[in-house]
Amino acid sequence: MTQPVSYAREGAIGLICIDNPPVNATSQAVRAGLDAALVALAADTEARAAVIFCAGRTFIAGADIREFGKPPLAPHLPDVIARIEASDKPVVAVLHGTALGGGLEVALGAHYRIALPGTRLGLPEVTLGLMPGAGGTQRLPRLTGTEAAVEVITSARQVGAEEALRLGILDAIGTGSDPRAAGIAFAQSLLAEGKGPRPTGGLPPAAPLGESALADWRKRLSRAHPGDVARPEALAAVQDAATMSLAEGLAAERARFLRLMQTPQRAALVHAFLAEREVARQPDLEGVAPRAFDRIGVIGGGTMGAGIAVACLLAGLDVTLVERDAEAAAKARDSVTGLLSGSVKRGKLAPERRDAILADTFRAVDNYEALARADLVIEAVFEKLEVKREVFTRLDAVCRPGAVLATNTSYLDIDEIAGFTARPGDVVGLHFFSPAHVMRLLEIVEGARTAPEVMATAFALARRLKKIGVRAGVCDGFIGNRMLQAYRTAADHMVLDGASPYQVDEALTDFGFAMGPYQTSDLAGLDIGFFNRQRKAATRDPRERVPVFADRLYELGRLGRKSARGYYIYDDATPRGRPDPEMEGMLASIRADLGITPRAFTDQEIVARYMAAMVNEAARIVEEGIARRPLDVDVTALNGYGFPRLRGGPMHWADAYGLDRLAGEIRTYAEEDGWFWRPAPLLERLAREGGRFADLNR
Ligand code: HSC
Ligand code: NAD
Repeated sequence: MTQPVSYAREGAIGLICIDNPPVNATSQAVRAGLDAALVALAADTEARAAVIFCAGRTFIAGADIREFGKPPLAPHLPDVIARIEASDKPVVAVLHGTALGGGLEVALGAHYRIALPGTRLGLPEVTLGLMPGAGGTQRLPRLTGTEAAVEVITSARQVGAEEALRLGILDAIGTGSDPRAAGIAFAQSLLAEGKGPRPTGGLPPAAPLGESALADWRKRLSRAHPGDVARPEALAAVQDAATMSLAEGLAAERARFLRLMQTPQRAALVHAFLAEREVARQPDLEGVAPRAFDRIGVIGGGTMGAGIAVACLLAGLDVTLVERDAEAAAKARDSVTGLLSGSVKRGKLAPERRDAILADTFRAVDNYEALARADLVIEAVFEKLEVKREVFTRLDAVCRPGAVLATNTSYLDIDEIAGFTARPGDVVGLHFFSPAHVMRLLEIVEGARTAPEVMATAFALARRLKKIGVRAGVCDGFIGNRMLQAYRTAADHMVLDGASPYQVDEALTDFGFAMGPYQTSDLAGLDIGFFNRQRKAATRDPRERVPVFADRLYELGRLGRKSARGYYIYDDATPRGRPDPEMEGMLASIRADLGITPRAFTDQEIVARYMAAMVNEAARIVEEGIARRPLDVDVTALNGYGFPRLRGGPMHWADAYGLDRLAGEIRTYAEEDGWFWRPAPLLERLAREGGRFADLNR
C-alpha cells in the first residue's frame, strides 16, 4: 500500500498531503506519516513555510472511528498536533469537504487556516459519546470565545465556511477547487508579508463563562439530551481552557476524553454510527445496477402518500400522485402543498423552489394512465388486501415493462401482492415511516420473487432520499412492526396485571425512549391497534391475552390525539396530554371482570419485560432471516421506533445486559405465561454458549 502521508516541496513551500480514503481519518498510519512529514519539513532547509492538505473528497473527517475501543497506538494525535503547533516554520491548513473532529483539531494546531468554498467544519465527537480529545476544547475557544466554542462543540453542528470566518476559526476562504494550489498561494503571501508561526495555543485564553451562564448551559444540555454524559464533560473542558494553562487544559482534556472512551454510551453510539453505514452493505447486490427512477408514481395521497410524495420531491424527483377521484386528488395536492410549505417555514426549502416543484415536477390526478411512463410507483392506499389487489391489477395494466412496483403496506403479504401482477420480480415493499418526509428509516422488503435489480434500485432510492434503507424479509410486520407488536403486547400485559399506562410510559421514557407505548398509541390513533387485532381475531390462539382496555377505549370513541382523548386527555391547558383520572377506575373494573388480582410493578421490571419481549422477538427475526444481521434490527429500532440512541439498539443493549441474564428472566416470565414468553432458540443458544449478537454482525 502507498503511504497515506507524503512530503514534497514546491519552491519554498513544504507540502504535506494526506491521502487516506474514504474520509482521510487519522488512523495510526496517518498519524505516523504526519509525524514523519513534520520531521522532513524541519530538516528541509529550502522550505520556509508548509501547507497541510488532503487528497480526495474531504479534509480529515476525524479520528479513525474503527480504532475506538482498541488500545491506542502511538503516535497519539494530540502529540502530533503539538508538533505541528511547535513548528518554527509557519504551517497553513487548507480545508475542503468536511473538516471534522480530529481533522479540525489538526487544523487548529496549524498556524493559519483557510478553506475552499463550501467547506463545512465541526467537532461532532459528542454524537459518538466523546468530546474533542486532541486540543479542540482548548484551542477553539482561544479563537472564538468560550460561549461560541461551547455551542459549536455541544451542538455537534457543521459550521459553514463563511460563519467559520466570522467566528475567527478561519483566516480566509480560498478560491477554486484545488486545496494544494490554494495552500501554496496563501503560504507564499505569508512569506511575502514576512509572517511567521502563530500558534493557537499561544493565544491568550478566552474569558470563562460566569456561574449563571455555566449553570444555564448545564440545564439546557440535560434538558435537550437527558442522560447524555459527553456534553457536560465537553462543557467543563471548554471552561477549563479559560481557567487553566494550555498544558494543564490539554492534560485535563485528555483525561476526560479517555474517561468517555470507556463508557457504554460511547460504545453504543459508535455502534449506531457504524451500523447505519453497514446496513447498506449487501454483498449479493454488489455490482447489480439499479434501474433509473427519475419519474415516481405515488398511489394514494393520505398520510403516507402525501409524505412519500414530498420526500421524493425534496430529492428532486418528478412525482405523479394518483388518487381515487378528482376531489381526493385536489385534497392530496393541498396536503403536499402544506408539507412543502412546512419545509419552507422551517428554512429547509426556498419558497421559489416550492413554487417550481408545484408548477413543474408535481401533479395529483385521478387516472392511472398518467403512470404509463413512471419508473417506480409506490402504493400507499388503505391497508386492505382487496384494495391492494385492485391497485396492483391496474398498475400491471398501465405501467411500462421494467417499472418498479412498490407497496408501502405495514403488515400485508408482499408475495401475495406481487401475485396480483404478471411481473412479481418487479414488486418490492418500501415501508416508509410517518411522517414520511422526515423519518429516516425505509424498510426495503424483499419478496420471494423480487429481482436483484429491483432491490438495488430500492437501496439507490433510499440513498437518493437521504434515508437509511434496511433490508427485510416478508412476515407479519417485517422487522420493525413485528418487534413492536411483541413489546406492545408485553406492555399491555403489565397494564392488565396492575401497572398504569402512565407508569409504563414514564418508566420507558426515563429509560430513554422518545415516547412510551401509550403516548405512541394516542399519536398514531387507537383505531390502528383495534383494526390490527380485528384482522388477527380469526387466527387468535385462546391462550393469547387481549388488551380489553384498548378495545374499550376505541369503542368509546377515544382514538387518541385526533379525538382529544385516548389514554391521555389533550386540551388547551395540556396540549401534550395529561393522565385521565377515570383510567384507573376503568382498568380496575376490567381487571375484576377478568378475575385478575392487580399487583404492583417497579419501573425496573417494566423496562426489563418490555426489553425482553423486544429482544426475544428480534432474535426470532434474525434467526428466520427476516433481518439479515442483528445490526439491521438495531438500525430499524433507532431510526423508526424512537429507541434511545445512547443504548445503541435492542441487540446492542442485550449484549451489554447479558444474554444469559435475559434468557433467564424470560424463562421466569414463562412460568406465568408460557404462551407469550417462549424463549427464542437463537437467544437460548447464544446465552448457553456465552455468545453475543454482535458476533453475528461480522
Ligand atoms: C474524533 O475525531 C476524536 C478526536 O477529537 C480525538 C482523537 C484523539 C484522542 C487521543 C487521546 C489519547 N473514521 O458517512 P459516510 C467512513 S471522533 C473511520 O457514508 P458521507 C464511513 O464508515 C470522530 N471511518 O459518507 C464510510 O465507510 P464505508 C469525529 C469513517 O459522505 C465512509 O467513511 N468525526 C469516519 O455521507 C463514508 O462515510 C466524526 O464524527 C471516521 N471518522 O459523510 C465524523 N467517518 O464506505 C463522522 C466516516 O466503508 N463521519 N467514515 O461504509 C461523518 O460524519 C460522515 O461520515 C462524513 C461523510 C460527513 C465525514
Ligand atoms: P390513509 O387512509 O391516510 O390514506 C389512504 C389514501 O389512499 C386515501 O387518501 C384514499 O383516498 C387513497 N385510496 C384508497 N384507495 C385508492 C385507490 N384505489 N386508488 C387511489 N387512491 C386510493 O392511509 P395511510 O395512513 O396513508 O396508509 C396508507 C398505507 O401506508 C397503508 O398500507 C398503511 O398500512 C401504510 N402505512 C401507514 C403508516 C402510518 O403511520 N399511517 C406507516 C407506514 C405504512
